[in-house]
Amino acid sequence: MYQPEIETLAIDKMRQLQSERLAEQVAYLYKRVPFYKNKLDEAGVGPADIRSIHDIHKLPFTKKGDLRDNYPFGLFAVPQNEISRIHGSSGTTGKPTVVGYTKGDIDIFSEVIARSLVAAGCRPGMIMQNAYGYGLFTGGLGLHYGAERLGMAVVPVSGGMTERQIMLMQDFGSDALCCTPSYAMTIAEELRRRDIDPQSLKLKFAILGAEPWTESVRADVERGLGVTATNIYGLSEVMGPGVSQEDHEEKGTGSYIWEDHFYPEIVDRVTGEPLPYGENGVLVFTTLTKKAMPVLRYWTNDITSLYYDKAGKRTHVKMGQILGRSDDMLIIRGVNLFHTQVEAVLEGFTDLSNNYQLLVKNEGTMDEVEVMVELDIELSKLLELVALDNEIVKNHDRLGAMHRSIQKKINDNIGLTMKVHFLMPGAIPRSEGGKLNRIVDTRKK
Ligand code: ADP
Ligand code: K
Repeated sequence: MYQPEIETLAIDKMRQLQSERLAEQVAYLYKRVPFYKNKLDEAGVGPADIRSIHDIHKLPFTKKGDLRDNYPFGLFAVPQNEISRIHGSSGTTGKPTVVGYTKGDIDIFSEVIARSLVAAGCRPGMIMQNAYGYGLFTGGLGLHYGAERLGMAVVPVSGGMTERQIMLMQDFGSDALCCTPSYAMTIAEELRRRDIDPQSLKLKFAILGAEPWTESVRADVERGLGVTATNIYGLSEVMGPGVSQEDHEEKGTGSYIWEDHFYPEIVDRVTGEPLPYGENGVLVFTTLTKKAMPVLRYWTNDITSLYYDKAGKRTHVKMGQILGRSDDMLIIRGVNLFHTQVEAVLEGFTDLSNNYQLLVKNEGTMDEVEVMVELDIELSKLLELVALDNEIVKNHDRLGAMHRSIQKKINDNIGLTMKVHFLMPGAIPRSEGGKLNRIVDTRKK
């Protein structure tokens, strides 16, 4: 562990620490940020009402719209000359969501990333190939500073240029890679295409985040890159990546939230009422130690659950996988749909890749969902496919049978009929950061 004392702090001591920090954070914001003063006044809550972490439910939520309304620096709690870095979320259209950091905030950011990297298996002296995008996005610089803090040698290659990534991995002997799960898949596919044995690489660990992924992606990345892959989660409004991290020896049991800095809650997505441990709802965070731009009860929109893992090495609370975003939840002919439900069906078919996209359309009065999914690269080689369309699929024994079986499974498991289209590997466009948009909604609102 990077900070064993705090990472194994007894829960009652943790609550005490959180209580002190919350009271301080609320008083600090009330005094310094008019937005929070007004919001608390409206809610009839003053700093004096917040004595313990259990008083947190009295505080109003903060939402993304509040950040937008105060664009760019309206929520900063320190004068501009105390700001040492400014980041923004990637938001592909319109103005980014802006966040600021003091030197002290960057220190804490680096500290939680260093903790995360140790949990992921990294050690001082190792080489970190950082394939997260450098720029306004928090991933690149966040991981960079954290890996340096831990004492790793950072290769700041940023995302893209897959051939070069592979060359650097081979020549430098990178021990660890961090990037999005979909970019890790892209690198793995390229290795396979070029018949490079992953075992010939020194690479041992992959730290993957910034978008939802699944156990089947983990299996593919681990096999394709010859690594142990763990999850890193975070969001710029709260800090950036490193808000939570999975331990490499506790894979699949959730990610530790560094709750001495970020206090999590799960609330009902409609009523905002707190939900018990183990139940799925919207993840909400309150920062406990930030100075430049703290947030109170920030509504992440991410759907997951929290729980304490008695068998875990650390005492901090764990969060499950992100099941989807509450604003991503599609309502199709009255049925609530997360794309991860379709993903769960597709995962059962080994002839498919993990690259899929849902096209949501409005046909007349009916909402329709079409599933676009790329075939596994090996299969497309084996079948010597050069192109694909519905006719080819229908008239092909193996593809046709698989196609019918998927449509049926979707119907049985989800209760919706969807058209399924098979595509050639690589056919779905990826965004610049290597992300694959899971949902394209073209319905007229
Ligand atoms: P950007 O929007 O630029 O990607 P943000 O930091 O604002 O950057 O993105 C944060 C969001 O990314 C989270 O709220 C969550 O939806 C998603 N995210 C980040 N890490 C993970 C992860 N490990 N698993 C699932 N979703 C993640
Ligand atoms: K993200």
